[in-house]
Order: sequence, then structure tokens, then C-alpha cells
Amino acid sequence: MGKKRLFLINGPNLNMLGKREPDTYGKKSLDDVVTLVEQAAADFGYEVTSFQSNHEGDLVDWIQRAEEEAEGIIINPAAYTHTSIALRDAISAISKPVVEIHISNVHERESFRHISMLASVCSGQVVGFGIDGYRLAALGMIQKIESEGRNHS
Ligand code: CA2
Repeated sequence: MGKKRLFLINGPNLNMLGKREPDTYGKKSLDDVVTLVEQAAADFGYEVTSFQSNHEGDLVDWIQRAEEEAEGIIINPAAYTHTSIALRDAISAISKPVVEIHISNVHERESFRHISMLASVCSGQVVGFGIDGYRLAALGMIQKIESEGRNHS
């Protein structure tokens, strides 16, 4: 059997991390985020497949793919968080756990960022800890997967 795998999915504009708006999103790049998650996951024997897209349908494709290829998904859906019923339906349609993460504290920002179309179909949410939130999301996700595995075996 292959290694256990997590998908790390990032939505629109997150390819700009570290290049613009450092006051809101910090100075670290998306590559730094991927490394952070890979290192956290490796401690527990997990590998990470990372994907970023600015296109909603591509994100839907990767969520669906996780059903066969991953134990769970860590996702920052970026602006699609607040608008996308397509991403919500995709998460709802798979059996694998999904953790939603936001770098900024969306609740202290504009009111349109207070609503998540996805949160109620996710297993957990991490908000407002900067890019360290990705590491926290990975730890929470792995804890969830491992404890569910124990309960069912
Ligand atoms: O705080 C987060 O992680 C967000 O998901 C980021 C989204 C925003 O629409 C959400 O409300 C909260 C925006 C991502 C844009 O990323 C950029 C990064 C660097 C420079 C410019 C944009």
C-alpha cells in the first residue's frame, strides 16, 4: 500500500502570496506554505499533494479526485469561500474529511468575508493564524483521520 496522502488545495490569487499585500497575508510564499504542510505531515508518515488554481471548476475536479487519492483535504478556497455552491457541493459529495483554512481573520474584515459556503460541510476550520494555520490544519486533520481509523478497526 502507498503512503497516506493529504491534498493541499489553494484557491484564487493565493499564488500571489509573499508578492503583494504582506500586511494582510504575510511575506511567505505559497512554496513556503507547501513546505510547512509537507514537514508537519511527514512527522506522521503522510505525503502531501499540493494544487493551486484560480479557476473554480479545477478546484472542484481536485476535490472529487481526493475521494480516490487522499485521506483528507486542507483547503484555502480564498474568495470562493464566500460564493461557491459548486465547491460546497463537491465537498459534500465526498466522504473524506476537509479542513478549511484562512490566513487572515476573516471575522475582523468586511462582512462579506464572515460567511462561508463551505464551513458547514467541512470537518473543521482554522482562521486568523497566518500561514501557521496551514500547519495547525494539517495536525488537526491527521489527528482526526488517525482517531477515526482507531475507532473503526
Ligand atoms: O485569509 C484568507 O486566507 C482568505 O481565504 C484569502 C482570500 C480572501 O478572499 C478570503 O476572504 C480570505 C484572498 C486570497 C488572496 O491572496 C493574496 C495573497 C497575496 C496577495 C494578494 C492576494
